[in-house]
Amino acid sequence: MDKFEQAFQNKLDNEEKIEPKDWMPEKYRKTLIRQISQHAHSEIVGMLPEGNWITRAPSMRRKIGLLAKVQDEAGHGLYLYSAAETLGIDRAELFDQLHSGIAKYSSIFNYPTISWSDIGAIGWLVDGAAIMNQVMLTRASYGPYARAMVRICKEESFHQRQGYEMMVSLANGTEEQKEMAQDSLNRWWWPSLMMFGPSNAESTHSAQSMAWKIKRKSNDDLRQQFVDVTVPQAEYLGLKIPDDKLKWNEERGHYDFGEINWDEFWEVVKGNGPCNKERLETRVKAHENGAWVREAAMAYSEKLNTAVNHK
Ligand code: BYC
Repeated sequence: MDKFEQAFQNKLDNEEKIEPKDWMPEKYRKTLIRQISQHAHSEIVGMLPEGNWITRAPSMRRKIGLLAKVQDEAGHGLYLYSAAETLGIDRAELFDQLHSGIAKYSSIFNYPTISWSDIGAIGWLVDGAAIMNQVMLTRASYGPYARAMVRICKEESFHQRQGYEMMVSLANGTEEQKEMAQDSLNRWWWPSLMMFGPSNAESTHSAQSMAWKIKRKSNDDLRQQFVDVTVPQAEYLGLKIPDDKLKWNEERGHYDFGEINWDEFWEVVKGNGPCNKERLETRVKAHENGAWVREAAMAYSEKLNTAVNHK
């Protein structure tokens, strides 16, 4: 180990953060760019399924809540792209990777939002799963990523609460509203469990990422933690989780649950989910429609620079 590697390892061992100008192994940098950019893309694409419902929210109060949530996701994307840029990659390159279909983003956003109660289920389950995963990332070894996560987690907690509160209203509403809530749970449960990624045995990056203290918990441990906290919440709602194998295991002190359909997961990851094509097309179109804003901002900043240089 040379002195640079030793200094890097000492920092990890002492729980000190690695900062942008510190020496770091090239593979550590690449892993972080991969994970942080996938995470940023997920936040941005994640706006689409919910954005669909802003104009159809059933009341002003619900509309304000949903608007605020979707705007928060845009903010999360921006903090994360900024964190990725500190590792020496340009934001335009990250956008190119997303828009050309090379980059991954979370599988969950390739499922359709077909009813208003899906918005409640997303807040409750999808944001609930996101927080479970992201709380450990506030302790990630890379400083800019860990710090971005602190604020993101605070906002995600509010998102989870707003989603659950919607589910409480629906579950205590009319028969039809209860059915809507149950139907959303049926469709979002398994995809939410898939958000945590492949099982530990199939996860290619986990061992190294945990050694580098980027990830602090394994995919399966986080998935189990999510199931354990969510089952009582479903019981409180009077809704049934769509898994016949779900059962409290006294010995393990955890819920046992059924097998995830991994074929479906990998198909969605490969681009063959119900909405992959639509999401990418919408994203590319939004980017193209925003070209004039970027051009105007650049022209303004150039004009400002010229003015400053002439002073
Ligand atoms: N979808 O070795 P593994 C949110 C890929 S929430 C698609 O275990 P890793 C939000 C993985 O990238 C969602 N692909 O990987 C909530 C890898 O492929 P590559 C975003 C997935 O990185 C509400 C391969 O499978 N959260 O933002 O150690 C509203 C092997 O996996 C998925 C984050 O991104 C998946 N579900 O662990 C709006 C959190 N799972 O790269 C927005 C940060 C795995 O080799 N990310 N893959 O081609 C992480 O914590 C980790 O990256 C993961 C995966 C736990 C997701």
